[in-house]
Amino acid sequence: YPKAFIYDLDGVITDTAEFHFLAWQKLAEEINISVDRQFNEQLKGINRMDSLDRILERGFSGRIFSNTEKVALATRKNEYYLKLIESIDPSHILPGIETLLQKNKERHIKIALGSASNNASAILDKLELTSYFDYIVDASKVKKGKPDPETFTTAASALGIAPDDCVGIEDAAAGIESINKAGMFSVGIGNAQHLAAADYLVEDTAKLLFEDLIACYSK
Ligand code: B16
Ligand code: MG
Repeated sequence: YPKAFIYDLDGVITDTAEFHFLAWQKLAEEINISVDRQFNEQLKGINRMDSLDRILERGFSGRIFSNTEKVALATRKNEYYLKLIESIDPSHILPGIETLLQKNKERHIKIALGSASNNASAILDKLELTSYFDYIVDASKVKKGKPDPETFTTAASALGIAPDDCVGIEDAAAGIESINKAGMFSVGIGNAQHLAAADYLVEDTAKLLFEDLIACYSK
């Protein structure tokens, strides 16, 4: 068995990935930039400021924005996002996830969060999942966001577990890259077009079964 599971939040534990998309789309429209679902794939797992940079680069390639302007835009996006997540409750936990967390507990496998979000702890609380977690990595704990491995290596070292005893679960291409660079077993949620680099891939969390994952991990 692996000794730790490190979960991404947005798009794995709950579908806040959709709310991030809607909030960025609203902000982008206000400054005349179009953000569609295809482009949004590049934003998944990327921290707030890096996401804004990618959006501005798409709309105003080469133009320099001051830090004040960027902070104002990023703050506005976060306000839209906070409105969208206001009503999150345990019914928003994606299918299969709580079962997986319970199986981790039964087998004494450590559980960590590896999220790029500043809002991660607040969302786990709303979902009433906080007590499952032995350690939480959010935006405040890392210098380099995904695809840098720091998010996942920080979680493993806080748990005192070697990377090759860890499983990382992600819905974003940047996140899978981060897990792979950390030297962990990577599990992707989504389609092969975006997540081809994952060691194990399922379409959605309902198909993420502990036994299947372990069978593939031990091969
Ligand atoms: P915030 P994850 C990431 O969370 C999201 O995938 C990404 O879309 C978002 O921009 C980032 O968190 C920052 O979130 O604005 O709340 O700090 O997938 O790593 O859990
Ligand atoms: Mg994600």
